[in-house]
Amino acid sequence: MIKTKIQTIDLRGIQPTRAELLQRIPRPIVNIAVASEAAERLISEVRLEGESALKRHAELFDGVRDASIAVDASEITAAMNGLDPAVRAALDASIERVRAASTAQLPAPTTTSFGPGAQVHQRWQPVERVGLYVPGGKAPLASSVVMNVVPAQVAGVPSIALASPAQKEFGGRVHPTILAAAGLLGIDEVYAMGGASAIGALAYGVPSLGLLPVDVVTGPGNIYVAAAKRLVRGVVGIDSEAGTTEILVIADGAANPRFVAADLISQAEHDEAAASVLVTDSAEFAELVARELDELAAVTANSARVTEALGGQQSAIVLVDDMHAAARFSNAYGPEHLEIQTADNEAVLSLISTAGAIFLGPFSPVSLGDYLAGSNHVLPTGGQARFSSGLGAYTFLRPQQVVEYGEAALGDVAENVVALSGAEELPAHGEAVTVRFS
Ligand code: HSO
Ligand code: ZN
Repeated sequence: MIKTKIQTIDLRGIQPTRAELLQRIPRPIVNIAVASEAAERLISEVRLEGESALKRHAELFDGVRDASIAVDASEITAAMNGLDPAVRAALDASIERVRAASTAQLPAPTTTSFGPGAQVHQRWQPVERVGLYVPGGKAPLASSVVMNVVPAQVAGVPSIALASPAQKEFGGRVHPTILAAAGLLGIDEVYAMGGASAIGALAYGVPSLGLLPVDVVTGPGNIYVAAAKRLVRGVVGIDSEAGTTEILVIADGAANPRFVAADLISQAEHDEAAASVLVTDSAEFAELVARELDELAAVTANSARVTEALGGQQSAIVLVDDMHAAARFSNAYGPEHLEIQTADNEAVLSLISTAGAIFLGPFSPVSLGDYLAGSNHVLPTGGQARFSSGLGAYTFLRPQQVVEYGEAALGDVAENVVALSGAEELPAHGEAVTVRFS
């Protein structure tokens, strides 16, 4: 039987500071500098040569010769017609739930009044055009189409383009399930292009394809996609980095070890570099989970990948003294997905500050959220939950303040404007107010 060889990090009996915790946290070694150099080259080739660079890159990275980059509407229709009815029903259910939960995110406009005729409004405007990236890679993530497109549509984005790598096994076309999902959502602008090149094409446009530059690029991807998004940031907006997946489970002796092991394995299945971390205050429970991991990892379909992920330096079973220590560890880690399976989930939740998405109780596995809980699965990884959030309708909205003062209201504060303009030695600022009253 394959032994998963997941490492144990024993933090019992010590009170690590946050800095010490950060040092003990298992993380993959990610060399973004190398990826960044490659991504920069690919993006600049796409900027200079457009379509021909995209074709060359498809041959180089996807093994597809003379790829046709633009996807025809007939391909999308054919993919929809060929969709397995059960998958279609599942995608429909996913779309419906993600749409409802994304709609609930829409912020209301506000008005702040400082007396009669003195108001500051705040409204939320969708961006004009977005480019959504859906990885091909190890698995064709059709669900990621839903997770990217639906919040953009709910936000009211009028123009949406989708990019996904050309797949050799599908005659150099975008994976049919990805195309079908796009079709179900009414997306008709799709490009067969992947990696950093695709991000560059979306950000800068490709005239010969009629691909216009977008305002925001979102979507998960590998390290090259992440590096490319960092490089185009500023030219366009980007969402937070959704890199190699992570799951951290906080569980105590009350949890079901088989459930916990299955959830750790579900995310390990994505990638050899995926991180699966259990944090528990029960050494006996840790032992039970380790045993379940051995058993399940041996028989699961993607066994080799799972075994490598669980045995990697990024995965661990962490032993702590109590749930306070568990929460401290988790907050320092800032996991993409946090599951809480304990005797008092609400109490543990109240100690949590930092996570991409949180899954409470034994019947809220991450894989539910991956597909159709209604929540979004494009979530910050690598600790980026410290300063960012998952994808949502708000990702595609910009707050704008609208200032509306009347004559009397301006008169009321004219003196203050003049005083500040004088203090800043910018008297014309004050004069722009006083001229209205002279
Ligand atoms: N767990 C992945 C999303 C996904 N899983 C898509 C299956 N399909 C990152 O959150
Ligand atoms: Zn997943």
